[in-house]
Amino acid sequence: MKKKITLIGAGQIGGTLAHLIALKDLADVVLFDVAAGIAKGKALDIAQSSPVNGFNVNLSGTDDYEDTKNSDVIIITAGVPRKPGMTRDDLLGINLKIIKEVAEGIKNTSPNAFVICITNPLDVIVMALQKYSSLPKNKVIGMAGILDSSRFIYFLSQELKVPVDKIKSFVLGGHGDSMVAMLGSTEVDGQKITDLIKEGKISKERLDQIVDRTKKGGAEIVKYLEKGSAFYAPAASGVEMAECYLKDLKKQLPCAAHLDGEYGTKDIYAGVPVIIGSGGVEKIVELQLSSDEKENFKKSVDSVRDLFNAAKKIDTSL
Ligand code: TXD
Repeated sequence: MKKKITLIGAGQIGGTLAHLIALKDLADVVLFDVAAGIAKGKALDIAQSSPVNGFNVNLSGTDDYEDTKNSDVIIITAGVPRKPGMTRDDLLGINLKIIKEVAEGIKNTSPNAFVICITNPLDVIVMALQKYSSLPKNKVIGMAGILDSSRFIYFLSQELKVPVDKIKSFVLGGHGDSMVAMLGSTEVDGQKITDLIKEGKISKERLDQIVDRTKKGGAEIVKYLEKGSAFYAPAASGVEMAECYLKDLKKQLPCAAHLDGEYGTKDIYAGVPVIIGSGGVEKIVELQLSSDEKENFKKSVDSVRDLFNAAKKIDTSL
């Protein structure tokens, strides 16, 4: 029996999610959007490519939550993306309203789903989603760290002319300018990045520029596209999380998870390494952070908390 993935939001990321899931033959796909035609059109278009790519999943589009019931995984991109010059935080007001509506739509129709939120401002929106839906905290997670880490690894691979699969690193904390690249755990071909600095293979200044480019990775693409924001890499990142859950892969992935004391932080969502398996977020991995990393992580979490306080001013029910 094929698993069922519902995509709430059939826009740039939602459509790409649907295509990637189909190409991987991962699950049947229900594309949901208030613009039902977009959902139906993209579902039909991707389905019509199945003879070419040889996948065998059902795809459908709808604007009726009844059609999404009993989903195994729900990936949420419903919301508006940034325009040039906007910060992710500028999306708070409108996307908070949308996520409340989505939470109402899914909480009774798919109470056992693993829910992956992508909508920005990510950390606050996923926290609001969990509160509005009252779904279990270990089954509501945010996608950002995989994308940010992937951007960082890509930039490093370009700089050092090393294949991406030879680089290990991750970016934690909030999905914003305060995100933290974990340099202490960054390895290139098994060598610590700090040793490469000592050997003069890369300067600390250049590394800091790459970290900065990662933080602004989304804005760089928004500038190029002018209308809309990144969607290929975000969709690839979301599918990795869904696949890890459905196949019980128990990979360690950087994701926005609910913290309840881990990293000295309580009752907030932020990007940390988690183990994703069939139980959802099965474990939060507590790494040894350097004092710098600890300080920067705390600053990042504080900025998430500040934005959540702004959200509570918008909706006092949070
Ligand atoms: O790393 C990350 N988490 C970020 C997230 C990476 C890139 C983009 N990020 C955010 O994802 C972005 O800032 C947006 O908040 C979301 C979705 O971005 P996308 O580029 O897919 O936006 P689109 O193309 O505008 O698609 C959004 C769809 C669109 O088709 C709307 O009709 C639909 O959302 N929409 C809704 N669907 C269901 N229910 C409601 N209420 C609704 N409102 C809008």
